[in-house]
Amino acid sequence: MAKIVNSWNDWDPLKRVIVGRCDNSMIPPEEPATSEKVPVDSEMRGMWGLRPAKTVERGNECLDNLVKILEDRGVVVDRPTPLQWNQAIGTPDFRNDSMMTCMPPRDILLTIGNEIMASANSFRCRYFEYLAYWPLMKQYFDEDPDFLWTQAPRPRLTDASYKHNYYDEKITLEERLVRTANKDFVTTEVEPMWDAADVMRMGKDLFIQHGLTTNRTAMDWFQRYYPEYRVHAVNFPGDPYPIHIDATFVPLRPGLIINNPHRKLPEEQRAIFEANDWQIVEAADPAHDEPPALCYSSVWLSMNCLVLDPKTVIVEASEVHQQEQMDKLGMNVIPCDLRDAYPFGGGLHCSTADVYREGDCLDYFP
Ligand code: DAV
Repeated sequence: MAKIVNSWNDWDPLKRVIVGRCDNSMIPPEEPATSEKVPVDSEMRGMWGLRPAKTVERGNECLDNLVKILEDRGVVVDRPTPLQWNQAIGTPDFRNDSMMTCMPPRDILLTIGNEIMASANSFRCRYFEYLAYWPLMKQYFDEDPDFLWTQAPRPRLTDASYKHNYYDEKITLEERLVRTANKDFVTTEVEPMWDAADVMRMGKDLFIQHGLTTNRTAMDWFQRYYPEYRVHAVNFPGDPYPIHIDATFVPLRPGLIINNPHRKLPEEQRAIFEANDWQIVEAADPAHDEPPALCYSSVWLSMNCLVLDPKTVIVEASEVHQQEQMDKLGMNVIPCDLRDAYPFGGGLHCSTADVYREGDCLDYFP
């Protein structure tokens, strides 16, 4: 029996990873959590249905290309089993006209040491997405006697989980920024809700973004579930749509983080990094002015990279400024053509979920 699952951070040498799949992906119908997310001027407002087959094919091509890059470097790659995401779903508490996709895995699976936990997402359309990963979880469970297969408490996602009329068609960008600064988000605090991509793992410390997809009750839950870790709530006031930490605050190796210059970590939250001699560098500008068509995410997927080890990083092939900066920061850069997978939920970090990285749980902030 082998050790299959082990990962404490985003930079130790990567040996095994899950890469998502675009098959059967939907643009989900509006629901209380997602209507808040789609900008008023987005082409995607009010749209739902199967994503065009050509884009699915192309997205999968990008992901297969990433798989090849990883396998060529000796990384073992696992893939989820997509469901028919166009099915309507229901629980005792809600109904939704469809699910979404099994991209990106980073939002659903959180690996901490020998445990992989399925998250407590606030989107109803993502409620059953974990099922795509269950065959892999069973395999790890059979093959690794130490593997902890966990599901976080499932949120009920009744109407009480969301603020109603939070979103107003007339709201300006400035008003949105005021809401972010006031930590006023669409979810309420009736239950813990969180996306795994809001959690940045750094050994003994977990830095968790409080935003549209993760609430304060989740932070409290994390601290009680992992009493031996330090849980830090972080906020990035410059972000009008704070969803996931991995296009905002991205560690490259111990002591070095790139931070989105439009979403700076506030002074008081920088103290712990500065006290431990970590360098927080402003990320390079994205190479694009616009995200690709039918994409929810911002152009800042430019910094959503996959670190293979403290000296090696995969960066999207068209993101030339980010590549150049990585190079100057002493990283060997592997470019990967992935932009056409962005519409399915994200960049290189998003599209993957850690299974095994060498290394132990260290205290980087003693
Ligand atoms: O900048 O739109 C995308 C993060 C996806 N995991 C952004 C955040």
